[in-house]
Amino acid sequence: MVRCLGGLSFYSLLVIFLIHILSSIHFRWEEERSTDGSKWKFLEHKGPVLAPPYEPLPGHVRFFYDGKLLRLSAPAEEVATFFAKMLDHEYTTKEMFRKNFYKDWRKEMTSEEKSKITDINKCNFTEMSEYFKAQSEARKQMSKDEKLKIKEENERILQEYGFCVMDNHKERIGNFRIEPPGLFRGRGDHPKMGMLKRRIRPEDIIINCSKDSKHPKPPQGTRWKEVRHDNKVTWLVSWTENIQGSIKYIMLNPSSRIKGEKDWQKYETARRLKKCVERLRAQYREDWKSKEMRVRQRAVALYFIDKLALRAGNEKEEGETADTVGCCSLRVEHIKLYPKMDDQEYVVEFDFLGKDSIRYYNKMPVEKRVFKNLQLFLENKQPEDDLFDRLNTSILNKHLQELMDGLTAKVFRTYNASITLQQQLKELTSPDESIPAKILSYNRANRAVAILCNHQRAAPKTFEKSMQNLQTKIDEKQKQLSATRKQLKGAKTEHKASHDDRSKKKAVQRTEEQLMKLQMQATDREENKQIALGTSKLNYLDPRISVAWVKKWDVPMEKIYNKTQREKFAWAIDMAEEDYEF
Ligand SMILES: *[C@@H]1O[C@H](CO)[C@@H](O)[C@H](O)[C@H]1NC(C)=O
Ligand SMILES: *[C@@H]1O[C@H](CO)[C@@H](O)[C@H](O)[C@H]1NC(C)=O
Ligand SMILES: *[C@@H]1O[C@H](CO)[C@@H](O)[C@H](O)[C@H]1NC(C)=O
Ligand SMILES: *[C@@H]1O[C@H](CO)[C@@H](O)[C@H](O)[C@H]1NC(C)=O
Ligand SMILES: CC(=O)N[C@H]1CO[C@H](CO)[C@@H](O)[C@@H]1O
Repeated sequence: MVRCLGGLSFYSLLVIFLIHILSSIHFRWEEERSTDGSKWKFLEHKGPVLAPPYEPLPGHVRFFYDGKLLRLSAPAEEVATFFAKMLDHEYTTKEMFRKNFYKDWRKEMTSEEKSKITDINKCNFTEMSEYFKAQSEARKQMSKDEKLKIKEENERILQEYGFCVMDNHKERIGNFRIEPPGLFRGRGDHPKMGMLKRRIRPEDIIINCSKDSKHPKPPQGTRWKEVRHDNKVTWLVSWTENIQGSIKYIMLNPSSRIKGEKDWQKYETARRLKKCVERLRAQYREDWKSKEMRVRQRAVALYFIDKLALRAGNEKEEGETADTVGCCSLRVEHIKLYPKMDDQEYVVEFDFLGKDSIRYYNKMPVEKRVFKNLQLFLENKQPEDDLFDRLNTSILNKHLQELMDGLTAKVFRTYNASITLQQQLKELTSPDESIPAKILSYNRANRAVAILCNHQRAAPKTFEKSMQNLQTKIDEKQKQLSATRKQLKGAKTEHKASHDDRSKKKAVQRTEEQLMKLQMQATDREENKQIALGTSKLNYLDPRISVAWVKKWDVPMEKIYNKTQREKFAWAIDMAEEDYEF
């Protein structure tokens, strides 16, 4: 009865319904984008998970000052434990770290403590440190049941706080836990290292949700700094951290609709560049001849960004003090000109520190007019002078905006990386090769891109060891193969039953395949020694190219994207057909 509806079976209705849903998924971004800049109409969530309160140390854990036992007040003890937890790290020996820590620690002390503790070098944190080490050891030794209990508790918290409702979708929240207090570390020799990263309290926190939603409750007896309803932004929770004064946010998980949409737009912008890049190139070539110096400089910089995938300016990490540069901030000392080098003409040699202090070194022949212009820019300058003295990042970015809506130097990188991946995949994939060979081809294409983007790394510390392990496996497999081959031969000469013969043949084949797979892995790992594939995969390569390739050649998706990456690129896995062209 229920199954029959006007002649249509329940199942055909279901199919029609599913097709309807699937087709609406494909186009929902185009449909749902609002024109007034609002990102949502309804937003409901449970707020952040605050760091657990401080638990004072048990009485047997002692702190000594100048060899004498000293009981610290809870606030002073808490900050002391942050230091004690880091005692085995080299940076607690650094002068800057100790000085900053000591200064902030004193602010938490009672006046009595302040008068007693006057020299950090007389503080003995050993027992605290030992206590935390023992605790972490105990955690490792926990029984299965205890571990399971913790896992279940985490799952419960995830279910309660890890999701929000944005419009009609339940969405995963990125990181909904507020970082516990501790000592600031920073990169490299950060001048603020050792400073106290304060505990974030409800009174520091701004909640963003819609008016008509159930507002998150602050812990009993506390209140939020503010609850606002700003649908022009996508964050749910924000606060200001005390070290750099920067604003922190809790946002949606990368797999969420709104993040996926942002990602999608980024690659659509790069595809728009593909359509007009020839026009832009013609334009900057023309500008190399301009009467105006600023126009020439701009045009040469643009050529570098296009051809070398350089970054625009100094996009420094917060607090990064190293002398890193980008295209606009290149100095005379960063380039050398060679009218002739070996059998090439007009060679420019680049040598500078780029983002994250990664060295950029490259020798490349340029067009004659670029070379002549560079000679002109260098005239009467000192090594530490700017190469492009009539240019800065904001001027260049403004110019890029005028050339194409949404254009930045990064779009050139995204475009070049994506188009290169697509070309390399076409070139390197042979239709008849095995799946492991195809995966090797994919990784080679990905490596070509990483090299282009200068995503190098130091060889991992464990590299030699893991190569050795792999080699041992290969040797064993080789032995096994010889043995099975011998058996097969033996079987043939003895005219054994053909059934036995066949299964031996199969065994040889299987071993051969396993051996080949291991050898492919070894080649891959060796070639990948000093290259980081993750960055380009995550940030510069249109995932639809990879998804299309995977679908076309029936390669398992998890060989190309791990779990986190599959979540981030869920939109592309949904969308891209095997004939997708960037
Ligand atoms: C620090 O205290 C521990 C005992 O808690 C002791 O063994 C150690 O010798 C002390 N270190 C110094 C430098 O006084
Ligand atoms: C991409 O960059 C490389 C080198 O950086 C350059 O040779 C190539 O022309 C660029 N390709 C495209 C299509 O822009
Ligand atoms: C870039 O140069 C322009 C014009 O010379 C100037 O107005 C602007 O302040 C500069 N911007 C920066 C960030 O230096
Ligand atoms: C997936 O790969 C990325 C590198 O791109 C890595 O950071 C991440 O931890 C990996 N995730 C899993 C679940 O293996
Ligand atoms: C403290 C904080 O998060 N401030 C931000 C709130 O959102 C507005 C935009 O709606 C930003 O401009 C603020 O910086």
